[in-house]
Amino acid sequence: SATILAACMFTSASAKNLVVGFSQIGSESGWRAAETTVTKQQAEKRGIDLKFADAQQKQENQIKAIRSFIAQGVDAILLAPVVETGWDAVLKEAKEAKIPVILLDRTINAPKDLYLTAVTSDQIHEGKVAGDWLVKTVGDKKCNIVELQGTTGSSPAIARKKGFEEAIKGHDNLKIVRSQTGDFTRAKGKEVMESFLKAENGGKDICALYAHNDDMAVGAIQAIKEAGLKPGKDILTVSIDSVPDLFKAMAAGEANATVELTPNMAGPAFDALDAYLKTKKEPPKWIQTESKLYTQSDDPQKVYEEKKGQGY
Ligand code: GZL
Repeated sequence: SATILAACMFTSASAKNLVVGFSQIGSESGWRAAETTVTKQQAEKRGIDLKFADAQQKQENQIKAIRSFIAQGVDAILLAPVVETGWDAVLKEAKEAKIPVILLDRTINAPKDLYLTAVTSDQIHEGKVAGDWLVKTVGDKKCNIVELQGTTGSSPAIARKKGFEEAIKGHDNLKIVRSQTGDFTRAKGKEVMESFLKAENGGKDICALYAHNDDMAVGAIQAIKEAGLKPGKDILTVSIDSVPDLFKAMAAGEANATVELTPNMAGPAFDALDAYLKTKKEPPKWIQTESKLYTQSDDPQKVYEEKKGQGY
């Protein structure tokens, strides 16, 4: 009958037209670009109308985008927060508008009632896995480490530094001699690594590089080669993300280890949102994604090929 038909149309229409605003940081790294690709694929698969905003790594652009999503009356907001602080005011506006906010891949310092849940890895653990690998690899050999930090004030930069330092504590032969932000980009990673090499006897005094993401490591590997040294041999490398180009370097013997970060944060986010909208039951405040260590003994060429199908 007409009533049943109308009800069916309403149900399918409301399910089909979930409108979600996504405030993305930018496309500073290969991992970030893959996260964007996968988020769009996940939305498409679910019939979600995704409004996408790229902030070019500027918090004020993310805040503007969130305000615009609120004005549009979206059903929910995804936010990958470039830094940990400065979100309270705009998230209060979203709360007043009864629009749930889900954090992707980074956390914030704000009251937990200002967001529905956060889908992230355990970023301290990532740093610890990286540090534990280096401790195991160098044994009791003296090893001066240089560190390329992520974006200043971002949760991954703070947490990955903390986890790595925990891992090397008590191993006095391992020492971080230089540490500076490369802002998660290849270009800046290369530039800062060039300054580290110059400052450390042309790189001869550097035993290992710890980079908070693979893109900075790939930039640094270029700098190490241009300085006439062998990355992966003269200077060991350990980084985080597990993007395809890191496996390409690993297959060439120019990189040693990487800790995997899935670019599919949106799948768990949309599932949690769906359940919440249906049941009004709040999900846990943290949905954790896995972290896996890859080294040269994990057939990097094969992993490179597999990664190509995962949004990269
Ligand atoms: C970590 C994520 C980081 C990636 C980088 O969860 O926020 O941001 O490790 C990206 O590649 O720039």
